Parts: sequence; C-alpha cells; structure tokens
Amino acid sequence: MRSSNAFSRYIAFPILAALIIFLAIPGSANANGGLGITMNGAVGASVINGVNYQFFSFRPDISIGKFGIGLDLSLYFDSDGNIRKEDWDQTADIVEKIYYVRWGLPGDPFYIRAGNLSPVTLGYGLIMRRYTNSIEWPSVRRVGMQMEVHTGSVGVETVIGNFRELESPGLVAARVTYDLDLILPLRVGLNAAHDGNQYLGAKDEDNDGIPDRNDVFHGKDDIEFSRQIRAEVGDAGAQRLVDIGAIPDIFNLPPTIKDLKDPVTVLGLDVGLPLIQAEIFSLWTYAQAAQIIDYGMGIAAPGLVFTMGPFHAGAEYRIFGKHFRGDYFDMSYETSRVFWDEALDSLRTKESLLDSLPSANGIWADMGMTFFGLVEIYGSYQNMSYDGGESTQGVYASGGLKGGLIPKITKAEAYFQQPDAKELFSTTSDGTVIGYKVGYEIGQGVSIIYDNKSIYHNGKATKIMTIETALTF
Ligand SMILES: [Ca+2]
Ligand SMILES: [Ca+2]
Ligand SMILES: [Ca+2]
Repeated sequence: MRSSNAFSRYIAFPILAALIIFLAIPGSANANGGLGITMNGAVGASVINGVNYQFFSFRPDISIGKFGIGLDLSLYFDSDGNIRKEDWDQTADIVEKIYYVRWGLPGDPFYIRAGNLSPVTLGYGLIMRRYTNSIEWPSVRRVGMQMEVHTGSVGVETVIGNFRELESPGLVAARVTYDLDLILPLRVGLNAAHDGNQYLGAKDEDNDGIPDRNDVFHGKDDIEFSRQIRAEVGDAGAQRLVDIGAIPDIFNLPPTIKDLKDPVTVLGLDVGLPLIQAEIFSLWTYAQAAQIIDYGMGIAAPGLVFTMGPFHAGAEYRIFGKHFRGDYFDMSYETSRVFWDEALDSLRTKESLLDSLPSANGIWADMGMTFFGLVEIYGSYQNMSYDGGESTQGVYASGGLKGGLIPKITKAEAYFQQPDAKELFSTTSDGTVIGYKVGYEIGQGVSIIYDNKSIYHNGKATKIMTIETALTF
C-alpha cells in the first residue's frame, strides 16, 4: 500500500494534469468538425451520509466521431481541510477518474462503454434490469464496462460491474442472441449473470479486507497490526492482553471479504418472435425463463413489446417458482448485494433472502418515450400475488429534461425505484431509491446544480446530497 500511496501522490497527479492539458490543447485549436469538447469545472459541497465535503472538480468531456471520453477529476476535502484520501491512495483510484470512455452508441454493430454505466437491461430483463454501477456516485466510484457486438444473425452483449472486482469476479453478465429462420423468424437468447462474491459489496473503509462492521482496528490493517502486536509483546504477552480484554482477540480475527466469498449465478433463456415489423412500428412477442442457481426458477410468458419511433411499451405475465426474484440485478443491486442484518447481527447476502420467498404470479408492464432527445420518460410497474395471498407491487419511474427546453433550467432528472413493496410509495422498503437533480443557470456558462439521492435498506437511508456551482468553458 505504501508504494501505491507514493505513486498517487507524486506521480499520478502530474500525469493526470499533463493528460488534461494534452487533451485540452488540440480541442481549443480545432473545436469544430467531428470534434466536440466541453470543459466543465465545479466547486461545491457534498454531504455523504452526514459527512460534509467541499470539492473542486474539473470535468473535461471530449468526443471525436464515434469516440468519447469524460473525466472527473475531483478533490474532496473534509471540514478540517483534509483531502479525502481514499480517492487517491491506490493505483486503481486513477482509473476511477475516468467518468466514461465509449466507442459507438447502443445498437451499433460495435459499441463499448467503460466507466459509469447508465442503466443496463439484458434482453427482456428478467435477470438484469436497469442495473447501474454508479448508484452511490460520487461517494463510491466504480469503473465497469458494457459492450455490444452485432454481426449478421449473432449478437453478443457483456457487462462488467467493476474492474476493481474482476479477480473474484464481482458482477459479470453476458447475453448471446441468434436469429433463426425456421418456419418463423425466431430470435433466441442465452443469458448469464454471475456475482463471484456478493461480500465485495460490504464497505471496508481501511481496505484491510475485513468489512467495517466486523473490523477490530478501524483505520488500521487488522492482520498487519495484529502481527505487530505479537512481534512486540510475544504471543504469550498478546494472549494475556486478550484475556484481560485490553485488546480484541487478535488470534481469531474476523473473516475477510475473500474468506466470506459467496457467489450467486442466474442463467436464462428467451425466445422472441416478430409479429409485425413495419417501417414505423414493430410488435414482438417473447417468452423468457431464468434459474437462480441453487434457488428458484421464474418464467415470463407471454410477453409483448411494441415500438413506434421513440415510443415503446411492453407487458408480460410472470410465473415465479418459490425462491425466485425477477430483475435480480436491478438499480440498487450494488447496495443490496450484501447488507447488515440487525436481527442476526451479521452481514447477509441478497441471495439469502430468496430462502423465504414463496411462489408468485402476476403482471409486469413498462412504457417509455423520448421527445427529440430533449425529454425522456420511462416507467414500469409490477403486481405480484404470492402464494398465501399476500401481494406486492413494484415500480420504477424516471424522467429527464435536457437544457434549452425551459429557460434557465440546464437539466432536470428524477428517478424512483421501489422493487417490492406491500404498499407503494408509503413505506421505504428495501431497495427503494429516490433521486433527483436540477440545474439552474445563473449566468453565461454558470449554473447551480442540486443533486440528491436516498437509497433505502433496513428502513434506513443512505443519503448523498451535492450542491455545486458548475462552469462550462
Ligand atoms: Ca476494514
Ligand atoms: Ca482495520
Ligand atoms: Ca451463493
């Protein structure tokens, strides 16, 4: 850790500074044609779970033809003026300054995006729906990847949640489609999503591998520090200190995130059939099924998707066996894959909640629309009745407005997710996410942006609030 510390302090920052200047110079010299450059800077304050930070950030965004890159170089300071060092203390932190890098656009023969992922849905969504790796941004930054390749009758999509977790791996997913021309023109899809270790979602502020809630020496490397104590006072001496309660039991340290390793895998299959494929609209019917390994199976059939220009709508009937959850990898997945269970007084995985899920059936429907790239709205609704009579509803809604439509409003976005609630909107059930962002122009190239989000778990909210003055130059 020491060496990477020095690396970031003495080497990485100058490299980044040089990179920005290098990227900025050709832009200012030749800012037309296929080249688009925006330079944004911001100063502001962020409240991340009750802790105040001041920040300065510099956010260049460059696009050249199909290529685009955006960086976010922020310095966060706490109220004592200390830099938030977890942003800069590891070599991997450098990579996290990349907001995104992309080539092409979704639906192109080749599309790739790394960095912050905008909501990703795999196929018809029974396994992964509107997953994002940036739900806690900017307090937690993850650099992931989404890729699409379409060639002839074959299509491939892959998703990586976080490159930092690639070793285990963390969340990875893939979809392969094949267009068959039998009696009917079918599109068959195979889907797989795998989280190699759900415990990677546990917070570990001091990076010693032991989750915060179990950590015995906060801010220190538990394993290294225990070794030091034993070297200093000897094993017998250390044992005496443990016995009298002067130090925690350093001979039986809590398990690390690696020790706790617990994967979850969901596999799926779908078949789609175009009923109408006209110039201005299309109607597809589909059926999809998924199996959570070691748990239950779910089917959605029949399903219908209608698209007409920028409008689309869909609906499906869902039949879930027991121990199955649809849209398992959803918007709040990164915060729900592992959580602290107060009653059990231990960390628990999202997977373990499947144990108590009865079978269920019901409907799911969605609708979305964009107007000239300026307004975007999307909503989905689910109503399931469980074996035993209980019924729950789920909703996802989002809306966005780009600048230029309403005077002075440079942007407006809002989203709401409540995956599974007995009563919609009234309670803040697990996985509920509420967020909004509004930008107001106060002068030429200067706007105030207010960004607020709450992510609910165990009835408690993780709140991330940012207010900034953003400059475009
Ligand atoms: Ca720790
Ligand atoms: Ca520790
Ligand atoms: Ca498992």
